Amino acid sequence: MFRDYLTQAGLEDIFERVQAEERLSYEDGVRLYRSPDLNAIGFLANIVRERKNGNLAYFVRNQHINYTDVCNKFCRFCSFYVGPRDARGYTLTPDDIQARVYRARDFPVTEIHMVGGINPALPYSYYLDIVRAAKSARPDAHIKAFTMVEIAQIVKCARKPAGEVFAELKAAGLDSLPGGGAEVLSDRIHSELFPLKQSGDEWLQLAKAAHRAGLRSNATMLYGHIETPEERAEHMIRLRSLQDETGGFLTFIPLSFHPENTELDHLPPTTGLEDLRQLAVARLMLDNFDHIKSFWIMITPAVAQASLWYGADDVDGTVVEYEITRPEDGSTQQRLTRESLVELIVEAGRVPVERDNLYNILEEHGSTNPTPEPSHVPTGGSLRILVS
Ligand code: V47
Repeated sequence: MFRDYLTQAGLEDIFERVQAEERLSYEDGVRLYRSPDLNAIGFLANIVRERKNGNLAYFVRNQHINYTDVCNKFCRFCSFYVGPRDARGYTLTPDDIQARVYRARDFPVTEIHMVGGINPALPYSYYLDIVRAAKSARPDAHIKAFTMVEIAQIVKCARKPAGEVFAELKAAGLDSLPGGGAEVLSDRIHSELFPLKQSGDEWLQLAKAAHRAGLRSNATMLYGHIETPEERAEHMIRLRSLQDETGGFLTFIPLSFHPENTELDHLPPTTGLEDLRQLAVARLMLDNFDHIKSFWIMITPAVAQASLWYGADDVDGTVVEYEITRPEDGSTQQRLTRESLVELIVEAGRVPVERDNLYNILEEHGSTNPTPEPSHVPTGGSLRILVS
């Protein structure tokens, strides 16, 4: 029956490759992006999702801190930055960071996610100090900080090789890196939307250097603006190739573009269907990524809930204060309690699992459905380094 359905959708050959655990090609990726049948794509993605993660749906308790909104990159898609000469910008001191972490001490946070703009006035020591400040305020928390764009700036200020900088950041308390800054790994989009920032090649090189230094990182893609299906498929292939080399990526997070208050505010926001399709295609293309995260704060809790059947196995977390896409009227929901996240996952028929940053299981919240056994439940412990 399913085969007939997939044949009608023109996806029977991809179904066969998915069942045989064969790698999909760039052309397959483009076809999946162009196919009108979202449910067929979701069905295929769910095969891979359950093979890798069974019925589990992960979440984490995390605190987001944006240490500065000052930025000299002027990306056209960004509503968060304030130019370096604009007096409205803020930069948190290490003491401010410590105070913010203390302020959330009644939340059982296990991860602190810290990113910011590129403020050219900040010295190398600042970055080490804010990592130390966060770590000392909450020694048990995993510190995930600095996109590859910030890392490029930190390396520039440090005037040292990237490997040395990674070692010093680790000694200060840095545990891993978030996935931002890649946007779309395409020279065309780089020159149209963020020409002052590092190119896709540079982003990939730094990610490789981080993995070589023993730091794991995430990967993202900003979608829903001017990119084509071909450019999205190319992004997937480039991430997959680097993952083959290093095994250093933990999870992939598609980020839906929010046009409000940006230079691109004439573009419509993404739809729920588009969000689900992007998650599903990522699950199918990124066969060497253990996890696909749907970031509920950007796609809404409702779409994140549905996404657990469209390839996603992770809904991020009980986020405290997310500022990058918060509209001025405060209309985007900023917090979900652990209880509401658990309810949302249970209602979707999945098993909620609280995880740490490396996907070690902290607590499983009981099963309501028979759990398909994953053929591989990653512990998150091992980092393969195949580059010399
Ligand atoms: O790189 C900027 C994006 C990213 C907009 O690693 C926008 O766990 C939508 O990377 N609309 C930073 N997105 C955030 C990020 C992230 C988020 C959640 C989890 C993780 C993780 C990483 O935010 C930037 C850029 O791609 N962004 N402006 C916008 N208007």
